[in-house]
Amino acid sequence: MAPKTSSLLASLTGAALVAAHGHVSHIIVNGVQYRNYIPTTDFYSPNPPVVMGWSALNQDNGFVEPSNFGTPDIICHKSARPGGAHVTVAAGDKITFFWNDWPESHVGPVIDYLAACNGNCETVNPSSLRFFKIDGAGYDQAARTWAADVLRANGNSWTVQIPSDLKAGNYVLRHEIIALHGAANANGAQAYPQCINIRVTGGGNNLPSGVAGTQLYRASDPGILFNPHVGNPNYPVPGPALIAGAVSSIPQSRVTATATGTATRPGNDNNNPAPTPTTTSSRLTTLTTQTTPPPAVTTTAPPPSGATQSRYGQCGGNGYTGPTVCASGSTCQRLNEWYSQCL
Ligand SMILES: [Cu+2]
Repeated sequence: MAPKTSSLLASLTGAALVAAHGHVSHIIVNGVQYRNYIPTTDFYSPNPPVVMGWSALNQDNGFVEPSNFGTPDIICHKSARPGGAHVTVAAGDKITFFWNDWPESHVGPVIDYLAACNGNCETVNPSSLRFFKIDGAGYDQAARTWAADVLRANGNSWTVQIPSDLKAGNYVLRHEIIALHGAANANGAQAYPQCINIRVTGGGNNLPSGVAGTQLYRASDPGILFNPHVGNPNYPVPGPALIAGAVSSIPQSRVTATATGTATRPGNDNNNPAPTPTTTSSRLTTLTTQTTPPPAVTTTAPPPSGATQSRYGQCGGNGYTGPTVCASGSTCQRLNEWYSQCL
C-alpha cells in the first residue's frame, strides 16, 4: 500500500506497479536458436508451438511482486505450466537467454537456477522442484554497472553456463531478472522469472541440494527491499548461496545463431542428439564483455535560467511546473503521465 502521507511516494509506487516489461523470446545454445513461449501471442493462439519454455499468465509482460514470493507464482511466473518440450545440452554448455525488451530504468540483478525434474520436466509439478543457484550477478562496483545493464549492453541477452560436473538428466532452468527501480518501497521490487526445460547429457555426479521456489525470497530480504538510487550501491544478491564452484556471472558477450532448432518432445530424444561440447566456443562471437561500461550519457546544455532539478527529483508530469532539466549525470525519465524523475 502506498504511504498516505506522501503523494510523491504514492506516485512512485503506482509507477512501479504499472511499469512492466519483458519476456524471454528465444534462447541460443551452441549456435542454434530455439523459440520460447511468447506470452503476448501464444496465449491467444489455438495451436501455439510446442516449446521448451513454460507458459504463464504474464500477457502484460509483467512481474511477480514480493507479496507473492511465498506463492507458486514465483516459481516460473504467474500460474506457470511446464513447456511441452525440452532442449538438449551437454554439461558445461552455455545457454543464452534473449529478452524481447528491457528498459534502462529497470536496474537489478540477473540470477539463474537449476532444479532436477526426476522424470520428464514436461509433466513436473512445479512445487516439487528444488532450485540451486548457478549464477547471480548484482551490482559491479568497479564497473559501476548492474547485471541488467550488462544484459542490455549485450542486446538484452544473458549467458548461463551449465556446470560441467552436473549429473546428467532433465532440469528446469529458471532465469530471472529482478527490477529494483521501485524497490526502495515495500513490495516495490519486480521479479521476472522465466523457465525452460533442458536435458543435460554428459557431466559428472554433482546434484546440489536446492530449495522450493516459494522459499527463494522474502519481501523483507535486503536484496529485495533495497534502494538502488544511491551512489555505487553495495547490493546483496537475494536468494540461496551459489553452489560450490559457481561464479556470479561468466563473461557476457553477444551471441549469434547460425541455425534454428525445434525443441524435443518427451521420448523423441534420439531424433535430436545432444550437441557436441567442442562446438561451443567456436560458435560464440565475442563483441562485448562483462566489464563494458554503460553508454555515456549525453546531456544538453541547461537553459539560461539555470533551473536544474537535482538527481532523484521530479522533472516532469501532468501539472508539474518545476525545473525539467536534470543535474549533470542524470537524465529525466518518464515513470508515468504524472511523474518523471531525474535518474
Ligand atoms: Cu517495467
